[in-house]
Amino acid sequence: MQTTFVMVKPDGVQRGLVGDIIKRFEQKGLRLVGLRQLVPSTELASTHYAVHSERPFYPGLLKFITSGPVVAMAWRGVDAISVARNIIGPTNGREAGPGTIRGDWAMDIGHNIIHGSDGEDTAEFELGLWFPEGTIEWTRLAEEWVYEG
Ligand code: D4T
Repeated sequence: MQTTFVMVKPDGVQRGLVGDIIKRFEQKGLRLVGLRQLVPSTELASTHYAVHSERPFYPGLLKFITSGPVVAMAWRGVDAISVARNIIGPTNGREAGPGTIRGDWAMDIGHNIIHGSDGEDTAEFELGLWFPEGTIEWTRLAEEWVYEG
């Protein structure tokens, strides 16, 4: 079991995609273990994207992420990190395949609707950052039907 951090970015919230996005992860069989809406502070956004701080797109990225509400989520399941990345699709919406969130709804590399952790270390760091009080422990009874044995 892994837990991954997923965030609907301000463009996804403004475009009314939050419900549809949650539905995709939920119906895949992942378990929602954290959910909050917030307008990220510059401090929070810059910590989250610190790895990109020297990149030319960084100032625009910070301005975008802090421009309005985002919806932060924690999803748990077997191989949840790669499963979520596959649901999300490649960074550039124009190159993302149909059936992925970015492939279906995004046309841009910056305004690409959603973020998902890209590895175990990143997931741990991002979950600690966005969910400092931790995630929710609960049993999703449907998992008896999602996983075999
Ligand atoms: P995130 O981190 O938002 O899930 O996106 P990816 O994991 O798919 O992509 P990334 O880390 O390479 O980029 C982080 C973030 O920066 C934006 N970006 C990226 C941008 O605005 N211009 C660019 O040229 C690149 C490479 C989009 C996602």
